Parts: sequence; C-alpha cells; structure tokens
Amino acid sequence: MSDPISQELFARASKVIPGGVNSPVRAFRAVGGEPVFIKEARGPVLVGADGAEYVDYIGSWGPMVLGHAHPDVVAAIQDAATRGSSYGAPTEAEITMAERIRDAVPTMEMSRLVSSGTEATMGALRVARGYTGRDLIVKCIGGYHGGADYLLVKGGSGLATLGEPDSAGVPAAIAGTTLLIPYNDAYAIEKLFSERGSEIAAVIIEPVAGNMGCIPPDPVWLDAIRTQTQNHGALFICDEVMTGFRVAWGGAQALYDIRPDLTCLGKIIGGGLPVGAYGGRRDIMEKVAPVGPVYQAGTLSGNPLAVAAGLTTIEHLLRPGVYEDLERKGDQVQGLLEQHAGAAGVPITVQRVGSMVTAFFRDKPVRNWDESCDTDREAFGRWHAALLENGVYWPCSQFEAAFISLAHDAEALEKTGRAFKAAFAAL
Ligand code: KE4
Repeated sequence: MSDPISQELFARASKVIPGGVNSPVRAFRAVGGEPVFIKEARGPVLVGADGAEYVDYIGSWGPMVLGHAHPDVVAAIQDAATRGSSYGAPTEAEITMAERIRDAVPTMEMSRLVSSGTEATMGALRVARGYTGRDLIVKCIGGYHGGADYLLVKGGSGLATLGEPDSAGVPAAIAGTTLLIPYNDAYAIEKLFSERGSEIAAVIIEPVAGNMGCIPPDPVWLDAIRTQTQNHGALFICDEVMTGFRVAWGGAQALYDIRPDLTCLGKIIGGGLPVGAYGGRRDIMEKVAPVGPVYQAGTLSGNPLAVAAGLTTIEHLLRPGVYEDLERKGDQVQGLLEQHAGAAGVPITVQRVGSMVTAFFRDKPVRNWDESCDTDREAFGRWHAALLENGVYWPCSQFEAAFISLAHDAEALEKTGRAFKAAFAAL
C-alpha cells in the first residue's frame, strides 16, 4: 500500500497523464497497488513523497550505476548548464564521448548519439536495412528494444514466426517485417537462416536479457547468431542499452567475447540524463546521413548536459576495481535472496550477471520468455509490496532486472537483508 501523499499525487496524475505515469512499468500494474511517488534520491536511497526512505534496486532501470546524485555528476551537469543547455551545433565533448565509446567497445568504430535507447535501436535497425538492402529483422520473443512499431510485435507458436502487433496502433504490415525466435535457441536461428537467410537484414538481441528478467545467454546460441548472420550477409546487432558499461567496461560483448556488427547503448552513458547511441563497423556507419543515404537526426542528440553527465559517469567506471566491487555487491544480494527465500521455504531461482539480478518465483532456471512466464507472479506481487513496507524498492515486475549501484554500501545491504527476511516470511 503506498502512502497517503503518493495516493493523492497518483489520483491527480491520473487526471492528466495516461495511467498517471510517463512510462507504463512505473504504474505498478504488474504487482498491484499504486505507485510510490519519489521526491528525491541520493546514493542507494530513494525518498518517497512522504519522506519515507527506500533502498533502491530500480536505479532508474539501469543508468544510476554510481548511485543517485553523485556529487561529481551533479557538478558536471551544473558546470555544463552555466555554459548553456543546448546549441544544436557540434561540440568537443561529443567527440570525447564517441572516442570513449570506441575505446570501451572496440566494435563501435563509429557511433552516433541520440536521446534514448529506442532511438538507438531504431537507428541501428534502419542503417542495417539500408546497408543490406533487405527488409526483415529478427528479434527474440520476450526481447525488448524500445518502442519502435516493428519492435512491438509478438510471436505465434513455432520456432520462428512472423510478428503480429503487440500493441494497438502497430500496422500488421509493419509487424510482419519482424521475425521472432526464442531466446537461447541455436537450432531456431540455424533453421530460420536456412529458410530465409537471404531476406534478413539483421538479428537484434539483448546479449544478456534484462526485459524478461535477467537471463544469461547460452554462448553456443551467441556463436550461432554470429555464424549465421556472417554466412548470409545479415548484420548482428547487440542491444546493450542495459548491459553496456553495466556488466563489464566493454559490455556483454566483452564478457562473452562476441563481435557484433552494430551495438546500441543508452542508460549508463547518460548518467541519468537522456542519451542513447548506436554504432559499429565504419563501413556500415558511413551509410548514415549526412555521409550516406540512411537518414537519422535529433534536436537534442549529443546534448551538452547529458554528455557531461554520461562522460563523468563512465569515467568513474574506468577506475580500478569498480566491476569487482559491483560483482561483490551483486553476489551479496544474490546470497541474501537465496538465504531468506530458503529459510522461508519460498521456491525462487536467482539469475544474475554482475550487478543486474532477478529473483524468479519458480524453482527452475529461466532460459527464455516461456519459462520467464512460468513464474508465480501473484506471489511476486505480494513480495514486492512487503519489501516496500520494509524499506526496499524492488523492480515492480517479474520481467524486470534489479540493479545494484556502487553506492549500495554495507548499511543498504544490511537493510536489504532484513527486508528480504520479512518479505519472504510474509508470503
Ligand atoms: P529507452 O527508449 O527506454 O531509453 O530504451 C529502450 C530500451 C532498449 N533496449 C533495452 C535492452 C532496454 O532495456 C530498453 C529500456 N528498458 C526499460 C526497462 N526494462 C526502460 C524502462 C521503461 O520502459 O520505463
């Protein structure tokens, strides 16, 4: 149950904003109840509208890897703001960002900044279609890559099916340019390419799934995508909007030693401000306007304040021991989940890659969308509410990953352990 102030704010918001929120997941519809409104945040803590404090595992759905209101990020934004908030003209900082991205993710020889992950995947898929001259794209059932029409599609049954709209307003003809395959299924990829390889422009995947809960990839599957795209003249796109700079300095492609043709970034590279990026092989990216025929543009692309926040954030991640620290914190949270669920006799499976983690309410591993759906989401909802009662704000959907920041200190983790104990015991 949210607090009286949040309830009042939610009633007011619902009159003027669809569902009272500016992004659907925030409405708590997947867990029941009404959303807690937040008035500020610092380090690992969110402060609710009524002043209640919560240990935060949303992290703005990934960007806040340093924790909230990091003094260096705040100072960088303030400093940039004194020089104006947007010019609509090129700046040196954008070059530095593209160079940092290239240094961290060597497959991104060239990149273009945009203002969201959605724009990043749209840009990557358009240049893939422009480069190959082909129309069909392939995505995973359960994969989420932002709100472009041709990505809001669901699959039918069977190994690889043409997409049907998964949202009103998406024309069937558009959805029909997307083929869907199960996550982690190498056979499905091989079969699809044997049948339609010459029509496919690109395969886009989350190299670690984060939008059906956290699902690590099967390396055999990753290799199959790389091999099949290579052999049939299609492009391999890694959507690292969530995993970029999260699971490793070089992202999931560094962790799993894969070389995609194009990569999408977002979240962390904006440090909490709106930034996305897409990039990859120079011969592909030189198809992008104004050099090549693939048009893509954005008023606030490369915005000076957002780039300042992003550069400061990723510069902090360059420091020695950062990813070992995130791994340690992630391991501690996983241990607390397993300890307290076990003690309460609640069957869960915890899946984690570094500092992104999901507690699946099921007693078997989750390798794809169907298995992610085979979870006790009613119990998850009650567990989520009990965590809120005990001062922990966990992602408000079984199909989301939780994010741990460098600011999650011993005090935050100790409070988390107490909340896990109480919430599992309450089920
Ligand atoms: P945005 O357009 O929301 O910046 O990014 C879209 C996107 C693209 N690719 C991946 C792998 C993503 O996870 C996302 C966005 N992630 C969701 C959380 N699962 C954003 C939260 C929301 O929709 O409110």
